[in-house]
Amino acid sequence: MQLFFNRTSPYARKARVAVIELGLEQQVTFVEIDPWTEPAELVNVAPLSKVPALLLADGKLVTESDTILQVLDSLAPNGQLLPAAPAQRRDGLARAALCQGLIDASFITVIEGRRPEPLRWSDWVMRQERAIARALSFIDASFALVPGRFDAGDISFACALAYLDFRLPHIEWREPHPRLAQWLDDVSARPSMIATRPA
Ligand SMILES: N[C@@H](CCC(=O)N[C@@H](CS)C(=O)NCC(=O)O)C(=O)O
Repeated sequence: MQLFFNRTSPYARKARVAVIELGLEQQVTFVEIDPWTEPAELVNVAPLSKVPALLLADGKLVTESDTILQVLDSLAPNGQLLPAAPAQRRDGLARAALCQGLIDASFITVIEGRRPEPLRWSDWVMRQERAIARALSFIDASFALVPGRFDAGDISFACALAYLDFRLPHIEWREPHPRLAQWLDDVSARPSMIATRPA
């Protein structure tokens, strides 16, 4: 299998963390690439030119980080990123989806900041930043962060919080959410998170 990624993408980081957590490193070749330049190596197999993109051993393409996590989980002998038990699976999927939205809002904010100044839309950025703040409060009030667990929802959440620290350090989320900050510090010590730190 080949996993196309770039080092700063929070979406690609989810997939890279999952490969390591699932012990699939021997089966996956990591291909570092800049999707923004639409390189032939990527677009020849992944038409959207986005990372992550997973090329399976049979040549089939899998896109979208959440789908890639599910596929990787199904390929691992002891896959457990999404438990089979229905209630736990629902909970994991729901947490992963909300955290994907948190990454989306952060990513939109970053990309907006890269537009030429006259084309930036400050109301749009403020809307995303309000969504980020509300999502963090919601998560703090409602997510059980179970020590030792690091499932699909947790991977998405860790990559979301780490991306905030990396790209939007002016958003001071740690002080109002010490429980979340402590959790991120704890899971950041996992080998999968250390190996995938943004460059
Ligand atoms: N919803 C997708 C988002 C993937 C995505 O937007 N990746 C960015 C990098 S952070 C990308 O490759 N952008 C290149 C482009 O849009 O041309 C996922 O979860 O995998």
